Amino acid sequence: MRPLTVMLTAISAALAPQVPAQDLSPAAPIREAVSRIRADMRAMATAIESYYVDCNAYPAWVSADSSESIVQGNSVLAAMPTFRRGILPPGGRCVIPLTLTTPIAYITSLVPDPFNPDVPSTFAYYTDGPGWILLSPGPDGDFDVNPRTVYKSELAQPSAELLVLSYDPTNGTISDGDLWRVRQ
Ligand SMILES: [Ca+2]
Repeated sequence: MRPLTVMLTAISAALAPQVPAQDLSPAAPIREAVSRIRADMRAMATAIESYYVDCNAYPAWVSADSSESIVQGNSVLAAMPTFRRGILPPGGRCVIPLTLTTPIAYITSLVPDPFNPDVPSTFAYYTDGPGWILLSPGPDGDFDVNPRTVYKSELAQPSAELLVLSYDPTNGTISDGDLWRVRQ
């Protein structure tokens, strides 16, 4: 009977459903966050381009530490450009200037960046007029890219300065470099 038992065990093992192994490594949450950011930036890019169709310009940016910014008191984003707050002037009915969420919701809310935990906030954002860049500090939690000098919409491809400052997990799950999406 023993050979038959062994054979049946082998068959049942071969027929067992192939369940993908769960990634339980300490780096797994970081890899998930990176994937989520890339997907969220795709959604934000669609919203930014929809805004352009209506407004013939990309959403304005302001320094994150200005009173017009949607995020304040954030040491990670401080002085970085990001989205502008919609301002309702006293007695006015119009929100100025137009933003990505107000008064028309091109996206229902600006997506939070899990690598910018100081004050929950969205991605850095900058437009030079004809193009734009969305930026996350990446797993190291600080910005390596200065979008105002490194992003150049007139180039056909992302600039070499931007590429060299990109987050690359092959350098280590937690390594320098930033996550970004651009219009080029
Ligand atoms: Ca970084």
